[in-house]
Amino acid sequence: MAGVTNLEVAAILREVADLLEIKGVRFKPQAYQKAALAVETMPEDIAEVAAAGKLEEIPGVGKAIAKKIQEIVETGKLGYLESLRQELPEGVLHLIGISGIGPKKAIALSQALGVRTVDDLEAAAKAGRIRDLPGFGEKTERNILESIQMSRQARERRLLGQILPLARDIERRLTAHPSVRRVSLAGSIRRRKETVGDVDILAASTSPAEVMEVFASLPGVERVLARGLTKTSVVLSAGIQVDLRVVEDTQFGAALQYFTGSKEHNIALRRLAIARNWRLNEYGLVDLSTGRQIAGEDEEGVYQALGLPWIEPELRENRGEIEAARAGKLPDLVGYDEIRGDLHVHTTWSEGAHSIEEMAEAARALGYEYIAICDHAEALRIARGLSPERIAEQVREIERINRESESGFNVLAGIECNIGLDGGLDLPDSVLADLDVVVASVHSGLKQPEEEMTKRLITAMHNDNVDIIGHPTGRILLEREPSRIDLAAVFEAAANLGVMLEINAYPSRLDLSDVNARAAREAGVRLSLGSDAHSRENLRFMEFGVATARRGWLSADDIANTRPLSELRNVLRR
Ligand code: DGT
Ligand code: CA
Ligand code: CA
Ligand code: ZN
Repeated sequence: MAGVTNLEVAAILREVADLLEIKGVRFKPQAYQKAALAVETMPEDIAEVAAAGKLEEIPGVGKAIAKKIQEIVETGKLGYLESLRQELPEGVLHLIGISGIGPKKAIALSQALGVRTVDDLEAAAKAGRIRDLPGFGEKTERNILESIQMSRQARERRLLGQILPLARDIERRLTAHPSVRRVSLAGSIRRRKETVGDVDILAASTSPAEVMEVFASLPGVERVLARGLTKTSVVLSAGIQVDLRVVEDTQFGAALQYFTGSKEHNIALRRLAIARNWRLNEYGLVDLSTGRQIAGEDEEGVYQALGLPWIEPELRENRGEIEAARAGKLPDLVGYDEIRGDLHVHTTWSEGAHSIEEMAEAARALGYEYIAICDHAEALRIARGLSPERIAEQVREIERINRESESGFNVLAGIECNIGLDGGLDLPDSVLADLDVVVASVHSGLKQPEEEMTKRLITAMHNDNVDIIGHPTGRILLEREPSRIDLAAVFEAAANLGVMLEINAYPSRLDLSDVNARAAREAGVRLSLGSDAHSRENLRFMEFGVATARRGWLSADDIANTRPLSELRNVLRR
């Protein structure tokens, strides 16, 4: 079957993993999870890899899983999955879709309360029928309600990191059409918002009908919702709507400005036009007294006519950018190509898919000067965390790699240690002191009361060995709310102690968020960007971290890893 995407294959593999886990099968679920992650994040098209007979070359894909992927690519389905599904009590799968409900809880809910759907579950929680089940309690009941709300939201929005590659692919294919003059992404995806509701694309073409035809029959288009000469809307098999608008080349700038949004930015901009007795809309900027078009061919012209420099799309949220533009005080945003190294990378030493050397080689190919290997430490048994002995071994391995490297590329020996409930770390200071970079992050007890969580983070920062607090709020986009933290207090402590806060670039984290990163910088905190890569391909997630930094008004100076290694060493606390 043509057109099965990497995401679809990954989704099927994940479901197999979930079902195997429910059945209590050991090891196999992890194998399927790992394969799913690899397929989801690899740059090659899975159908092409299958056609070339190279599935087994994907890291984490052995003979058995390769056969399954082959079947999915050929038929769009997996017989093995169908049979696993039939073994389950009805409804259990829907429940597992809710974050915080694992297989055991789902089966218990189904058996004790006859809960079959998410609506059933919500009703049971609201009626207080869950708290008395063995192993549940009042807190769990509350968490279940919160998760249901998150998952309802999630159905409506998708991660930027998942959708941007698909949107770029469409953009590329449209650009290739001979009648097309200009193409651009617009809407929230052009603003690089962390989640997107739908994808907006704009094109200028001499032959709108042909472009719409090409668009409606792109691979990956599952359904055409509405079709016209100026606007066509489709739904991709990945489950997201894409709107294509085709406009006259002379109006492209005005349309791009309008459809990029945000709505709030546009309203503020339109006020400037009205004050001059002009009208600004998607067709152009028009002087109402003469009826003459003042601007509209390109975006710069629209902003210029209104007395403003062009404003980067990432800033267009009406959070002060128009005032800053008018005052000539727009920030000099960090560029997507200004990152010199990645400060949060995992390898096969803990839960990663690739070796230190493979990660280093991939980072070098991206143009980096350094990476920090930050595998998990001991407390994270699920992630095969490292003992002090293993860390010493890893440090020796890194020293060897650096010694033998002829490229001038540097691998830094780091760790991602776990911040315990009391703010303590899971490695002795003597071990931490010997490393180049120490990232400390919270991985459990995320629902502590605000006061405790705040104290916990500040206690960790008081350890002189800690350079960076990883994914500071613990949120998972569309899935888990950030922990309750007094961020102002954390920012103040970080600034005073010289501890950096991370913008974790993993697509489902983006933590700190744009708004929080901006507040941190204003409080004098230095930020660090880390992809949290679990494979070579994941290194590319850095882009989403940079996008978040830009949306947070950050310049290169605010971010440690825009510095060459010699300068970076000065901001590390050792
Ligand atoms: P999304 O899709 O929810 O992630 O967010 P956007 O910003 O992409 O919103 P969308 O797709 O509804 O519309 C795309 C852009 O079109 C939006 O950013 C600004 C513009 N736009 C849409 N509706 C309005 C409106 O009623 N007034 C103004 N001024 N602009 C609008
Ligand atoms: Ca949109
Ligand atoms: Ca839209
Ligand atoms: Zn982590």
